Order: sequence, then structure tokens, then C-alpha cells
Amino acid sequence: MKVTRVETDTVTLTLAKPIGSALGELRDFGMVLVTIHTDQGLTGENLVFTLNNRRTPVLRAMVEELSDLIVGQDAGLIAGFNARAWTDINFLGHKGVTVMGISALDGALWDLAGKAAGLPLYRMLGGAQSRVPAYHSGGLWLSLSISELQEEASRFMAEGFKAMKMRLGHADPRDDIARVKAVREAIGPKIKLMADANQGLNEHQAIRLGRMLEEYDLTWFEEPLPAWDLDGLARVSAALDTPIASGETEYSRYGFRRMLELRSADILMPDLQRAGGVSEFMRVGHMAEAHDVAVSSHLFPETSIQVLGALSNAIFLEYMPWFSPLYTEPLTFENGAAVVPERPGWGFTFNRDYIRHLKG
Ligand code: SMN
Ligand code: MG
Repeated sequence: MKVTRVETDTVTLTLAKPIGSALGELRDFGMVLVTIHTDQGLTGENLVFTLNNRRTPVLRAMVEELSDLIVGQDAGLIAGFNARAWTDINFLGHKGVTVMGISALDGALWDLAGKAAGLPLYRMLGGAQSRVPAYHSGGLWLSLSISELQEEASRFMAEGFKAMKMRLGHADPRDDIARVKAVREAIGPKIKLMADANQGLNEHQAIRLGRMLEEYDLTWFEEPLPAWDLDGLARVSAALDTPIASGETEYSRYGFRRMLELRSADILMPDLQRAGGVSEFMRVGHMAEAHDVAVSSHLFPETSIQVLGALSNAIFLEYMPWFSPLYTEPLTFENGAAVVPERPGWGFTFNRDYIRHLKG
């Protein structure tokens, strides 16, 4: 099966209400949709995005620029594409938009491979689990009051979630502590609670806040430090009993290799778009396994679930509902775990009618 053409499209997804996070206000997303066409009529789909629709054309151009590495080539030689692309981007660099461009094409090639084989990706990749525990990440934002936090946490429980993530990042750490305490009181001791600082702290602040939060039994304390401070993160990890999760802002197997060597985090949470696609996520997952380190995912629940289903050290899927309307099939849950689809490829296909309506 040969790749004949790579089609890209951009659409804007707007949130019903802006969200407050330590990353700034989140209002909308600039989505780059990728469709790989082949000489056998099968197509492979994938998406990448930018926050608040900033610089979306750059991301789209990167995907298009890398397309010449697969057009006319055997669609099944995915590792071959990755190796050529890695060499190709050397001059521009192995982090950032270059890696996102590779991810977009890599994921669409994997979707194609799954469809061609008639298998969901998690089975093609070895198959570890057909259900992945999920945590609700689409809420508990900084912009909510304490009573709104408690109401939302109770709603997530009523929906069947057994784990959820809240955000940290108030100027006064006592506010963060009061908010974690309030959510813990609302959900009781059995529901798992994660907290995400979105890189907003320095090493001393992270250790102090982490110590004060120990009593609330967080499943993890996420991204306390700026993403580049992997040495500092290792010291925060060593100082706290609460596990540290990080890696959503890390790129490629080399970035994660460094995190593992330093023991920067107890849980790695690669983002499919930043890590480098399915191929690189799997390499990272297996490297983590060799260090007895667990993995989770970041955003993209509909696609990440297939990769987590293939890794026996995958402990949680981040459930973020933002991009779900773009797909025809819904992600389903059983007892707080996401069900890995048995449909071929990703098991999720673009809802073209909805997408057309988005463009207006
Ligand atoms: C996050 C990242 C990007 C946008 C919104 C929220 C957050 C997460 O770090 O882990 O979901
Ligand atoms: Mg995060």
C-alpha cells in the first residue's frame, strides 16, 4: 500500500466558557486535521493542535513540509519514516513543532496500518489491557470557587469517575491547600485525586507545597517545575512521598531517557503530539518499563487509549473531553476505566459533518 497524498485542514474548536489555568486563560484550540490517502482507498487520520489557536499555520506547514517523506512510499514502513524524518529535522531541531509534525504523520500511518490489518492499534502493538483506568481532567480549574470545585468533583463521581485531577497555581499556596482540602472532603478518601501545578513553582516552593499536601493523599503532584529543570524535578521527587508525574512538555525518547536516568518523575505522562507519535510513545513506554516507572497520557484520550492499552505499565488515561466532538464514535467507560475500542486503527474516525459545520 502506497501513500498517494497527504491532506491537511485546520478548524477552530471553541470552549463553551474560557478556563483559568497556570498556563494562562484557555479559550480555543487550532486543530490541524491530517488525512493520509493511499492507492488502496484506505485513509489514515490524526490531529495535532495549538492552544488558543496561536501559530496554527506553522504547525500545518510543518506537517505538509514533512509529507514528501511518505508520499509515494510504502505506508507500512513507519519506523523507516521516523528514521528519515529524524535526520531531516536535524537542522531545525529535535524539539517543538518539528516533532509535532512527525507525530501527526506517524499517528496517521499507524491508523492506516491498523485499518489495513483489521486490528485496533493496541492489539497490533502487543496488547496489554482492554480497559485503562481513567481520570477526569476536564474541570476543577483555577477559575472555579471552592464551592464550584466541590460541586464539580461530586458531579464527576456521580458520572462514575473514580479519579480526577485539579489544578494548582494560586499566588498564595494556602489557597491551593484549602482547595485540595475542599475537594478531598467532597470526594472522600477512596476517589483518587491528582493535582497539576503546570510548571508554576520553583524547587523550594514545590517541596514546601508538596509537603503541605502530603496529608491529602494525592495520587500524583504534576509538573511542579519548569519543564526544562529535570535535575530540580529529581530533587523534588526525592524529597516528597507523593509521586511526581511529569513529561507532557517533553520531546522524544532522548528527552524521556534523560528523565529516567535522573529519576525526575515517578510517572511519565507523554503527550502523543509532543513525544513524537505512537512510535515514540511506545519507545518511551518500554524504556519506562525497563526502569519500573509507570506511564499515563496527556490529552488526546481517543488516540492515547490505544497506546496505553498496549503498555503493561500504563496506569491512567487522562480523560479530557475537548476533542471528542470531532469523532463519530464516543469513548466509553466501565467502572471508571476507559474501554479500548476493538475497531481497527485508532477505532475513532473524524465526524466530517461536524467538522464542516465548525468551519462555518
Ligand atoms: C493541560 C495542558 C494543556 C492544556 C490544558 C491543560 C494540563 C493537563 O497540563 O495536564 O491536562
Ligand atoms: Mg498537566
